[in-house]
Amino acid sequence: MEEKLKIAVQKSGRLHDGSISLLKECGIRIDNGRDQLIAPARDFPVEVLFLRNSDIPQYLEDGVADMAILGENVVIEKQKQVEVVEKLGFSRCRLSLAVPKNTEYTGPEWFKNRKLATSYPNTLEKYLEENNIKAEIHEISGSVEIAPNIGLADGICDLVSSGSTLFKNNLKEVEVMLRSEAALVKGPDLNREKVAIADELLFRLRSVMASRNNKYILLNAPNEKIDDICNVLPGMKSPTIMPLAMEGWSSLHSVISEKDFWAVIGKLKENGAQGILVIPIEKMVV
Ligand code: PRT
Repeated sequence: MEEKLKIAVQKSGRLHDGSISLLKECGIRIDNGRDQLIAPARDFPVEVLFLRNSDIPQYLEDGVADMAILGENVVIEKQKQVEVVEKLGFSRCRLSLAVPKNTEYTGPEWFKNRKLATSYPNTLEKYLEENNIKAEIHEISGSVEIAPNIGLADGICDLVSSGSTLFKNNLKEVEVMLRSEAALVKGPDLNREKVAIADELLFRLRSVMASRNNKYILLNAPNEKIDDICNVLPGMKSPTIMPLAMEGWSSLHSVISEKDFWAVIGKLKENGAQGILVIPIEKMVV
């Protein structure tokens, strides 16, 4: 029987949609995933397992799943034998310490002998140890942000993305303990066939992510400006330059990174570029 790589994704929650759409862009299509525990992919030797995010590290360690898409924060907290293979650039958040808004916060030593509520006791314990702080940790599984308001804790350690949950609960973020994003993670024991499938998956993921992070740009420029424009365009190798029918003008094609986009566009215009077109890239083989 053909070997299949078992990839765990979150059954429902913040990571689910991003994980499924990333797999889909890699050519891994599954039917009706949400209602099943396990779904075979079409046209790729993969089975997708739908599990609770917080259970996945244990399943990876036990070999029930071979790989997973998981928040790095969970990988760090669960302390299992799993390895982050590639960061995936979505579900970004930070694990932070927060205290009531009106607190005169003096630095991490403020937490000495205080009570802290969290769903991340291991990560918090390590942070406190590293900062030489003795504090009481209360592990709670949800709605951590209400703990100070009901007198259960002096402060909290929780995930933050926009900050609005802290704001609504009259809390302020005072320390960022770690930054996290979704990641492709692997378990400890993959056989040779599964490693080969994992390598192919990784190749596809990197191509998809490179295309998400880059744009294809086309522009027209007078020939005497080409050198200046080439200095602005950090192309993959060097821009493609083709003569236009109009004498003395050329068309330049290149790839720019999404994050440099607006800064580069401004400089291109300053250097005489015209008719600038920016096009999404479907796949970028890296
Ligand atoms: O039930 P299961 O075990 O599957 O998982 P879960 O309940 O832990 O999952 P879920 O869906 O809440 O989160 C899954 C993953 O999404 C987390 O492990 C993180 O890697 C990532 N992530 C990204 C977040 C957030 N952003 C986030 N903001 N997880 C939780 N939050 C919560 C946070 O706990 C707080 O309650 O959102 C609130 C704060 O959000 P802001 O925007 O108000 O700051």
